[in-house]
Amino acid sequence: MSELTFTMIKPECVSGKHIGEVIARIEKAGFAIKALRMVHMTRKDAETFYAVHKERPFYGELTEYMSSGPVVAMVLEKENCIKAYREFIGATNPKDAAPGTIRRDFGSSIQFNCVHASDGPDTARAEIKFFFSDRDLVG
Ligand code: 3AN
Repeated sequence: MSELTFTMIKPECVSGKHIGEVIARIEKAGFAIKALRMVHMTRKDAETFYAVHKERPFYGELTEYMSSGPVVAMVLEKENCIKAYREFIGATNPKDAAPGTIRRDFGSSIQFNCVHASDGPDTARAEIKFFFSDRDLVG
């Protein structure tokens, strides 16, 4: 079944000028881009977006980092997209990510791990809605 997921290219990957390479790999892997925008989140935006992690010890540094520079937010579509995209990007810690994945190739630590990806259908829906309206998604 065709499904949507949400992803963000994180600030260090944007400032490292890897946007083009990352998007090329995403497209080559068969994910269709349904919406795309560049955003510099405020600290409050990042705190709201990552509210599920509020109790985690890294919440402060995560939200500070994610609001430190622009990100590229995208909606992707593919069969079983949420799971397929998480497999494609690799494990959260780039050191554990499989060779050839974007987190392994462009990430350097658990915080600087190249991209964010939704972890389930409910979060995908909420995260898409956080950044995009229905009209932003191409048909
Ligand atoms: P994933 O992004 O693979 O779903 P989560 O949900 O465990 O991983 O973590 C959410 C985000 O929080 C990750 N993208 C990661 O950058 C950050 N994060 C997770 N663990 C740590 C940590 N120990 N220190 C700093 N940041 C972390």
